[in-house]
Amino acid sequence: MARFARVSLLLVGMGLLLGTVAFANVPDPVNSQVKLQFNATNTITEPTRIVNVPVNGPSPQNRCELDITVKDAAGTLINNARVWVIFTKASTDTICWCDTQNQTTSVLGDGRREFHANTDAAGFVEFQISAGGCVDAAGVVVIRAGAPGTTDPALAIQLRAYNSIASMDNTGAGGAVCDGAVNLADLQKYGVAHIGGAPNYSTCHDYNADGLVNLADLQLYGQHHARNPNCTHTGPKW
Ligand SMILES: [Ca+2]
Ligand SMILES: [Ca+2]
Ligand SMILES: [Ca+2]
Repeated sequence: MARFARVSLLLVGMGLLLGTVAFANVPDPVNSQVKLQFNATNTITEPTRIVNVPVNGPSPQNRCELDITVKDAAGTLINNARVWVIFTKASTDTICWCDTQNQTTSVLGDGRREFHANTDAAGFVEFQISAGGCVDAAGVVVIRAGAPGTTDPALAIQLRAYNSIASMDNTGAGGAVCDGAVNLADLQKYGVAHIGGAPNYSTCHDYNADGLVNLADLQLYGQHHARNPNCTHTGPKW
C-alpha cells in the first residue's frame, strides 16, 4: 500500500474516533425522551404541551411530572447531565407560581423562570413544577440539556420547545386565570368547555393536547380534582 494511502486511512480512522469521542455525553434531541406523567398514573410520551398542577412540597399523588431521559447521539444514557426547563415568556399574567418548588428555580427578574436538575446514572431526571394557569405562545417552554459539567443553559442543547402550557388550576375568583387551587370553580370551567363542545373549546382544558376537550381530559383532570391540590403563591403572577 502506498504510503499516502496508509496515512489517509490512518487520518480517516482518527477522524471517526474523534467524531465518536466528540459526541459522547453530548445530549441528542432525537434519542432523548420526554414524558408527561399525570398523578403518578397516566403517562403521555412526547406530549405536545406542558401541564402543571399547583402543589406545595413533595406529593407525587397530586402532581404532573416531566420525566426526561437524556441520551447522546450513540444512544448512551448520560449521567449527571444538567437539564433546564425554561419558561421563556416574560411579564404575562397567566401563570400562578407556587411558592415552593421541588427543584432549583431561578427567577430571572422579568418573570421568566428556569428550573434545573441533573440526570442520574440512568440518564433520568424528573421535574415536579408547581403552578396554575394557561398560556399559548410560541416557544413558551424550552427544555435544554448540557453535557456533564455544563452550567450555562446557553451552552446546552435544546431538546424540546413547546407552544402551550395548561394546568388543572385554570380559574380563580374575580375572573383570575388561576388561584393556586384546583376546586369546584375549575371543574365548572372545564364543564363549559367539555359540554359546550367546539365553540367553547379551550386549550386550557385539553390536557392531552389532542384538539378535543372530552372524557379523556376529564379523566386526567378528575384524578387531580379529587385530591384538591393547592399551594400558596404570594408572588406576582408570571
Ligand atoms: Ca415520574
Ligand atoms: Ca383554581
Ligand atoms: Ca383532549
